[in-house]
Amino acid sequence: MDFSDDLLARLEHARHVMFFTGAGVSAESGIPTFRDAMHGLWARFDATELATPEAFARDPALVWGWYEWRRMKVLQAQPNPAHRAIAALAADRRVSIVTQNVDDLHERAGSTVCAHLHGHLSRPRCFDCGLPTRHPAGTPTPADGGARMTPPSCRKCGGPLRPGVVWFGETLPESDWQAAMAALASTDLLFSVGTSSMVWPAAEIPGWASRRGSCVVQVNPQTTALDEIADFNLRGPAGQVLPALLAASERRRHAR
Ligand code: BJW
Ligand code: ZN
Repeated sequence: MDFSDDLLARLEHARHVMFFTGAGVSAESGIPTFRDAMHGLWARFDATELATPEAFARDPALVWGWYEWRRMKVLQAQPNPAHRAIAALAADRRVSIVTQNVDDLHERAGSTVCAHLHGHLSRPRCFDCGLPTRHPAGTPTPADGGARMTPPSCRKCGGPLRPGVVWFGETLPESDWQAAMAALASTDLLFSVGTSSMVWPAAEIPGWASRRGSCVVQVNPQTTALDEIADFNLRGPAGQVLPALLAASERRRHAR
């Protein structure tokens, strides 16, 4: 895989690199994306029945069971070469990871994540009083995405636990959003990796970086709305593109 010398020079000289990641960065770990036509979650499941507070209020067991199925898939998955390349790139430069993903695969690859804009699968809280809590011990065993499971009850008020993710119509966690904005202020090279750039307000981040003068690089096998803004479009799976970029960057450095 060839990379332009201009891109490699920008990577070498960047003072602060941001990786803005979406579901595609975890796809090669076996975690389904949302909007991919064949295997995306929204091709098989109805978002309005699963990913809104109204859906949970209507049918908590349907929603809890679906998220337990997804949590089990993440527990069984491993970080892939894309997660590992991002962690390696942070070894000798300043890197901030801002992710829309609710999995912990960046962390398990050795990265510190600056912001989880859409929350965490593994941090439930009470739907009624908001008390944060943990999942009961043991691995969930829903048979498939359609298995209903009654959510555990809050120890304080008895209300149902809900997944710690951000549903449609909900605001993003304030501290994560502020951390992302603070990191963005000094970012001079942003990689947008594996996101369709469709979900607001997170999707605005690469555009804001570009308007501030940051170089924007997109890593995605498909075209997205970001193509027009990105300075470089690296067309391919992140698990191939990012390790190749890391290797090319190291070769360039050692050639000097
Ligand atoms: C690869 C690859 C490989 C594949 N390598 N790449 C109309 C217009 C504008 C906005 C709105 C609107 N109507 C409603 C809204 C607001 C709404 C929104 O943006 N909706 C749009 C869909 C239209 N946003 C919200 O509601 C947000 N909150 C909000 O706006 O609050 C303010 C407010 C509050 C109250 C009233 C009014 C306003 C909250 C958004 C929360 C999003 N939540 C989800 C679910 C999280 C929980 C869960 O996991 O179930 O977050 S939706 C889902 O989309 C998930 C993701 O984080 C998010 C982004 O998806 P992502 O990561 O981009 O995945 P995909 O599948 O879309 O793309 C994958 C990409 O990877 C593809 O491009 C592939 O090609 C690529 N790929 N393999 C590299 N190997
Ligand atoms: Zn409670």
